[in-house]
Amino acid sequence: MDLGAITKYSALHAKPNGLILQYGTAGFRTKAEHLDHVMFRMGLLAVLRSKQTKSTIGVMVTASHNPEEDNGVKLVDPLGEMLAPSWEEHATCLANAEEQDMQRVLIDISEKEAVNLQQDAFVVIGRDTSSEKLSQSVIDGVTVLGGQFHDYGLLTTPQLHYMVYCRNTGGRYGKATIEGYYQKLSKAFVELTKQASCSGDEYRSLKVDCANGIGALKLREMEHYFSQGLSVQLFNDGSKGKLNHLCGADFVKSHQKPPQGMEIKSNERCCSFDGDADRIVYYYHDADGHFHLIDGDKIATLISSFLKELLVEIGESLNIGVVQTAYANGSSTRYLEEVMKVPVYCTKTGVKHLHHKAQEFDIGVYFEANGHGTALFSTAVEMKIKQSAEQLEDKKRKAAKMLENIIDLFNQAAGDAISDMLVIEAILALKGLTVQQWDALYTDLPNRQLKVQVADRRVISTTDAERQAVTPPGLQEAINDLVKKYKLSRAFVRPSGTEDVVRVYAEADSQESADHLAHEVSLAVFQLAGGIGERPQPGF
Ligand code: NG1
Ligand code: ZN
Repeated sequence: MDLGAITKYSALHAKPNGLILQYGTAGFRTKAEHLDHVMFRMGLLAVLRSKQTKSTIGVMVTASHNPEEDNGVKLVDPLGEMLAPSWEEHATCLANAEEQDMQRVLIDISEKEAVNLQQDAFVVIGRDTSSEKLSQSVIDGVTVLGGQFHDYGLLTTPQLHYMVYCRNTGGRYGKATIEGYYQKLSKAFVELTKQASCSGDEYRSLKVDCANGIGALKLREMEHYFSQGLSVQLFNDGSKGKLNHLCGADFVKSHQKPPQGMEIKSNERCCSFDGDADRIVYYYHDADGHFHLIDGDKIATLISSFLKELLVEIGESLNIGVVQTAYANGSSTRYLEEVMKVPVYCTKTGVKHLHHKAQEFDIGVYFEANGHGTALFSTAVEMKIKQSAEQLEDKKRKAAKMLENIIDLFNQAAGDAISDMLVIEAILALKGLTVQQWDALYTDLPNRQLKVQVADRRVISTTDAERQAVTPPGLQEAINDLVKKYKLSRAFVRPSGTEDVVRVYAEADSQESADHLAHEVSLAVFQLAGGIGERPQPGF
């Protein structure tokens, strides 16, 4: 380590005095103007992680679903996964070290993790449309520690995960280029849709709200690769509006209304990506003009039912599991368990937890209600299916072929809006399902999500995959009493991992009840967990 050079370059990316940041649910995130030093330091950290794992590490610069003024950075581990928890702590230490402590912190991390500093390092870098300058600071960090790098420039977050995964699996998973990504997914998609008997126009066109983000650019580049199977009409493509402003998956999901800038005719199939294209939700207007949201839970249901049907057809008894968080709508969990007979597991919020759990199954489908998710297939399953596709007869062989293509179509390195969209479109075409029929699988329980400001959100701790509050004393008992007042009700609270708020979730048999319950729980949080500012008011 050339400590002199590190000190010199670090001064060019100086940390604002007193600024403390936390590596949260999905990396660092704050106002872009406060992130230069964090980017530089994450470049340094990526080099150490690369040396330790002897693998390529990814660094993604993205504002994700957040407003344009914000930005963020996350590290991608060797198999495309989120950074390991012990390294999240190192990331927080390094980001918060004062200038004079930087060298010591770097040496500490290297010693604790037994990093061989002589080892070569390779880092790949991607960014969404939100900032070019910040990714240059990452490169400065990588270079000063002697790491090599490849800057992919503009990519969606899942595309960067894909690149990392390809590079660390010797090309077996795919080619680590943007064309490699387009070709792999499009080939699988086109082959799948060729088998669809319903190929009317209805199945072949889709309106996509790109949140004024990177998804628009990448979908436009990719479009002609899959145009045989699907034509997409892009909205909020970044030519006018602001990133994630009044559009995008997060807006549509949390406001339960369509994005601005998209004209929707009744029963037209529409979807929204978030700003870095790792989330997707679907929706439509019915003949009466009512808006219907099809969220991550219903996406997981469609996918897991289809996979289960294919397995039955092939005659394979592989174990398939669905992983959700506490935010999953109660109706989805009930439908999966009772109607589909698929086992469902609940983990803490944050895709790294879901991804990890999903790896325990032959086939693990995971989705957050907000539309972030994918399906994972174990290597053994992949081999088995490939064999079946060669050996089985007729109908069985057809199902095995389909499954083979579906495996190729999922981005198994991360939740990916583009990949998920193509999977969904293929399944709808193959099953001949309209968006309304898909929506009608089950009816969502009315629900409400709220935020409460408290002095210190860490006073709330939880257990049972965040469904029960352990502290502050009395809070869980208060929630239990409130929940009892309503039918089909459920409520929980947890500190956000990305914002300085406590999140409140409630569902019940009617919207009015869900709204009341959410409000009452907010008041309990305000009173028992040190609320600040104005008391929560009823009404939304
Ligand atoms: P927090 O702020 O911890 O609730 C939010 C989302 C997560 C996840 C992360 C990362 C909800 C309720 N929470 O986390 O699901 O997507 O952001 O982007 O949607
Ligand atoms: Zn995102």
